[in-house]
Amino acid sequence: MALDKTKVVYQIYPKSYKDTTGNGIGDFRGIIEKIPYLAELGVDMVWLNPFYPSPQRDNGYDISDYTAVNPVFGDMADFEEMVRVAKEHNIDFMLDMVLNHCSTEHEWFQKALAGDKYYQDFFFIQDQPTDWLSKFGGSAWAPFGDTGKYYLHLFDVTQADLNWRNPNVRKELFKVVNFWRDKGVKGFRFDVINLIGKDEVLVDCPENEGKPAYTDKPIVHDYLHMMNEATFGADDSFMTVGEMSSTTIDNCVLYSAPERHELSMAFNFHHLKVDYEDGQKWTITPFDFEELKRLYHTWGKEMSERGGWSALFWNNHDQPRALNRFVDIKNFRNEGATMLAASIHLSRGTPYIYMGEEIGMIDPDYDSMADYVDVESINAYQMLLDQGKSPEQAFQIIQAKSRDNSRTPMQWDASENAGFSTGAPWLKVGKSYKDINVEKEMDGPIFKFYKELIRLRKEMPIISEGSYLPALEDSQEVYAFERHLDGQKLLVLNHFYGSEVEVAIPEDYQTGRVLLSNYDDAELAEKVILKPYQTLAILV
Ligand code: TEU
Repeated sequence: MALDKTKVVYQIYPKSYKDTTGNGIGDFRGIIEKIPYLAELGVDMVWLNPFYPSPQRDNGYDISDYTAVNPVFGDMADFEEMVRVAKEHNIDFMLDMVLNHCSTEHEWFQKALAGDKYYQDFFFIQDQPTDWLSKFGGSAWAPFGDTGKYYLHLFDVTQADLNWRNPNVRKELFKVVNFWRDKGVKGFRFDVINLIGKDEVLVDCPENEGKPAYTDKPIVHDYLHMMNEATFGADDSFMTVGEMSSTTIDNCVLYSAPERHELSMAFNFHHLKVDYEDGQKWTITPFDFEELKRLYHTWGKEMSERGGWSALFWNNHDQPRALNRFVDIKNFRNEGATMLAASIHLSRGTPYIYMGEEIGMIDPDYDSMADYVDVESINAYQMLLDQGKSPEQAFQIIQAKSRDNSRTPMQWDASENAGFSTGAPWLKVGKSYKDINVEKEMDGPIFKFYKELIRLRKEMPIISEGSYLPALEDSQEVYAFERHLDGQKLLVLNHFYGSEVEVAIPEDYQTGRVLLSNYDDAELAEKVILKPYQTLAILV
């Protein structure tokens, strides 16, 4: 598998990109309309969150039919047209494959419930539940109809885990993957794929809410290898990424090393937990720069030395906007957005841009709990109240942490509903849309900087292929790294604060040239003062 490392992926949350029917939900025709915009930005691949038939208990991650289109997004002909039009602009699609679980409304689960033994073996059904917790709160087991038994759901109660030990399950799921391959898609993002390998006998695991019982089990590697062989492995140009929950470097090297024939790359989330107090998401605390730097350095260096490949990202549909978390957006939104972009686009791995990131979108700043729709937020709010937090405290936490923060409609212009829809959007538009929207930002510094970063990756092998080495490891403000390739060297300095900081430039770089900065007047010397959120990339 020869992965093309010059490529950049753009993630679209289809419900929120562009609505052409006025029903308040984005659709395929809306995406088709925006393909020239994506081509202007220069991205190569679009990752689409799930658009399959689904009761939408978890916004489409609860799939009731894997090989069809939810009519709110259009029909199969629209899908095919979208793939075709995008290809004319050299853009391919990466589809979200949710193969760890399916909706309890899927016919497999419905047949199982009706007593069909063949389909009961598709799930984890047992007499007694274990002590594992669901990632959305509460027990991970729920009563299986009125049988007196229980079925496993690591996520919502309507998302039943599929039993990959059963070869019939694997056969069905591989058919799904091939169905979409035949439609001309060129990539897959596999949802929580490191959770598919459960033990043969499921027992209590008091440690870490049960995670060790089902996370990164050695058998996952076998399943991925089988899937690779049965589906996309035949096509060299395919790009696959696994979403890895609570994973390790050792496993990510194995998931992504080309000679293993598993996946092209892996997402991990450790760097997005540096603003969790004691590892708990539903808390508010400033981000821990030391920890962020340590994580980036360890992962960057190890993956580089050991031949692994990472997906690099700051935002996705499960995360509040990185700008709100890492940047003083009142004073330095442009500088912060461009610095964050450079810190991953110049690094080793495949960069992912989440819709709106390229124009510096921020969290919506909702006023009331009634504005939130995500099942996780609603459960968490109740949990926080139960823990004794006041409604104000609980709301503040949801405001900072809700997944809805990134799922708000794309801000296209300053007109009503931000130009996303003529009807009432399924999720309220963010308050900032009059100031932050595509129409305004396309001539602004953030969009231009992203274009430049994408172009540079295509032109410069040192960016796409170079090795990763930590730099300035003791700095308390600057996250810096080097890239090396065939005698060429690149140093990238990223200042994470709104102050000025002096940096001693390593000798060999003092006579180099500034490849890129988010400030105009960057000059090289023995010592350089980095401005607020400055990025400086030096090439020798
Ligand atoms: O997410 C997996 C996952 O564990 C999370 O990122 C999760 O949303 C977060 O930990 C909650 O705080 C994937 C999808 O990206 C997510 O949207 C789905 O809800 C989830 O799987 C279930 O399919």
